Amino acid sequence: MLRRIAVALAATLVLTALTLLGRFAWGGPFPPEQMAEILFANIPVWAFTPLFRLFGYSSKYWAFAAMVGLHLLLWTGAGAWLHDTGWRMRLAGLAGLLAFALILLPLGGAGWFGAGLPAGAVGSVATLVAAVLLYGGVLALSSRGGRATASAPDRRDFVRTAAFALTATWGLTLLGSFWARALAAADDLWRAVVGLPPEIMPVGKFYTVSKNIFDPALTAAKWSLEVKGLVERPYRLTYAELKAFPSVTQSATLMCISNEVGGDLIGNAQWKGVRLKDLLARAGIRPAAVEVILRAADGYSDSFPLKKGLEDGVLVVYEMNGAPLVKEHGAPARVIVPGIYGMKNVKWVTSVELADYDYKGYWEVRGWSDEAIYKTMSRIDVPTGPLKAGEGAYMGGVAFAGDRGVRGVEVSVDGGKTWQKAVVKSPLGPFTWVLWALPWTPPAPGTYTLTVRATEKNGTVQTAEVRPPLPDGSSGWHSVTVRVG
Ligand SMILES: Nc1nc2c(c(=O)[nH]1)N[C@H]1C(S)=C(S)[C@@H](COP(=O)(O)O)O[C@H]1N2
Ligand SMILES: [Mo]
Repeated sequence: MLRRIAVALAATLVLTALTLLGRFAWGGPFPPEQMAEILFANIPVWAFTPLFRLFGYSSKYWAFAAMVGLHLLLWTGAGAWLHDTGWRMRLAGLAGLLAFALILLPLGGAGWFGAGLPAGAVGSVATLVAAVLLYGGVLALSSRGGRATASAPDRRDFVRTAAFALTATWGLTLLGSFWARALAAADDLWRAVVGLPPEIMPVGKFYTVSKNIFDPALTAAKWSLEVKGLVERPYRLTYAELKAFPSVTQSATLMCISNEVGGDLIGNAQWKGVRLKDLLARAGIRPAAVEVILRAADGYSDSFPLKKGLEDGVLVVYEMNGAPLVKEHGAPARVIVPGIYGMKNVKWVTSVELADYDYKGYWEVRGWSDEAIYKTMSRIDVPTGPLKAGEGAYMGGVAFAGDRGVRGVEVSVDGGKTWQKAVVKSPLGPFTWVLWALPWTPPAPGTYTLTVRATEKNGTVQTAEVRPPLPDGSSGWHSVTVRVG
């Protein structure tokens, strides 16, 4: 019996270690934590007051410790009891998982299946399944040996199990603490680097570009959107009808094709709107259609291939950063097309037309790119002024690769002879820029040339070839010189 309890305890420790790792590494469920949440949420006032008097502000830690104890007791007890009975163990594991996902997690404030946790429902359930499998694995490992022979190998087997469990526990905990520390350090980094742009640009700081002296002042009440051309059932959509369609909120970065290397005609915002493909589906796309033409209230127009227009990320948006679009950014509605330059993101849009030819828009007829696919860029935003030799400082900035995504950013402080990997903040979405940063202590006084380059998710390194914005968008690496005193 003692042996069974010990094995069950070992299995429980492995399960506990894995969930603890998940708690700090990817925000998964940690059973004692959710148990404590339930306790805190349901403790009656008459019990709370004396307990608080007894334990003071450390009450919550005592309560948590008690829940850890209860958790160890429950799993160890169950393991010892179910020991060696394959199907019963499997059934119990499944029941335990379901109880956890459907009772403990929702009651503990983590949502159904842990959907409210940072790991999300899938991550939470995956963590639990992995934890329970490991737990079952430890139990099975020792019972298999136990069944094969009688007493003597029993002990050897137990030692092996215990060693496995201890190593696994130790390894996972170590991994978890490293991970947690790395995450904390990364968080500190983004707070420490002064001078980076906000990941989501406030509306008032977001760059604006338009061809107009005076932008159109439209009202939502009078605005409408025509869906026409090569469609089965052309229609006209009011603002209220647009808002009645299922909405999507997504982060997307916009950059003007006339942005110079190192320039600031780039920004990132959170957009809310309706998928263009949903609007087109209501009209019914005729087979001959290959192009989407957008026209706007200021006489502007642009286009992109229908294939692009049917992508999930292409939206007709009416909100920017949680508020209705303002005039400068296209009120009451504009189009957001991830992956292609700002000029295709038509503001004050009034019609969507499907056509069977390659339409040339306002800027295309003036010589600018028709495809207008974002070129990968990276920019140095800090340091902004002179530095002191031997004093810790930071380099940092942004990088963007359209809808291809940024994998990494490198910086050189010696004019491109050697490169260092920067820390890259994980993007807010598949269509957004990333922040990058790197601590740097200039070794000696002098003038340094800092250069940055990004690598796309597919491994392509940002091109060093210097090109002006016209006609396809600028390219080349951004450099700044820094004086170190
Ligand atoms: N109707 C209309 N839409 C337009 C433009 C315009 O002049 N008229 N300018 C385009 C250009 S060149 C860019 S870079 C983006 C800029 O969007 P923003 O002002 O919201 O940053 O809008 C695009 N959409
Ligand atoms: Mo632009």
